[in-house]
Amino acid sequence: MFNIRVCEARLAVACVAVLTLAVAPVEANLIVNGSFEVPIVPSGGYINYAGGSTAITGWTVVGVDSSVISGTFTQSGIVFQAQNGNQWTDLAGITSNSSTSGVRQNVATTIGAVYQLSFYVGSATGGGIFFPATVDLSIDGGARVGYFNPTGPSNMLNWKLFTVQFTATGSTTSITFFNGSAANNYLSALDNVSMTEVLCACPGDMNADGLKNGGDIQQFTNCIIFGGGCTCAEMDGAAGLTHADVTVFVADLLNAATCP
Ligand SMILES: [Ca+2]
Ligand SMILES: [Ca+2]
Ligand SMILES: [Ca+2]
Repeated sequence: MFNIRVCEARLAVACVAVLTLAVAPVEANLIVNGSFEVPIVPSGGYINYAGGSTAITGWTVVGVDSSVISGTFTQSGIVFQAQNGNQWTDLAGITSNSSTSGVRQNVATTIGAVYQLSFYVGSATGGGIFFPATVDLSIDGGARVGYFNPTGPSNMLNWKLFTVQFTATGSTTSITFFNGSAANNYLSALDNVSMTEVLCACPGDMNADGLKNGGDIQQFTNCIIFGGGCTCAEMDGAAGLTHADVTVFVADLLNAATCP
């Protein structure tokens, strides 16, 4: 009998662990054409787009110009390979190097929800015209923030990942990347832009202290009764707050379930 109870206890823990994994959401990328794979430019070449162009699917070119570059394009001994897929975009364009140049996309968002934006900045050094590069980001028309990749090899693009979190203040949020490099730098490389909503890291942990315990009961109860911003009250893997969510929440507390 003792052994059976031990097994049951272990099974319960295993069930909670599996349930937690099942609930953990995989969010889709909200950015359209974040890897700049459309339209397809000539292999080994590029296409330059003037300000106002919407030819880069999902994006509007701002400022003077921006280019979509093939990952097999070479110049000054540098192979400008893409970080993701076959293409990337050079916010510096091909002639202007204007700091007003870049690409913008408007994304549908939920007011008050938290989003994570990630992207890669590419750097190289060569020809007296390519230097370690900066991409500036402006969220919803806010101040530009520069993201600098200091590592610029002489034979290839080096790509550096950046991630930014923000809270949406409108039903649409504009995401604008600008050429943030110096005027003598023909490089402001951007690829693999992704934006996802940050959902609850630990269902049931209503006060986000990393623990599921009695301190979460009041907020959970409020969610069940009144609703509202209750992502962390979703316990059963099915959308909507129901009795099934209460059952799982109570079971988690009784089993002293832990956060991932
Ligand atoms: Ca790409
Ligand atoms: Ca808690
Ligand atoms: Ca539910």
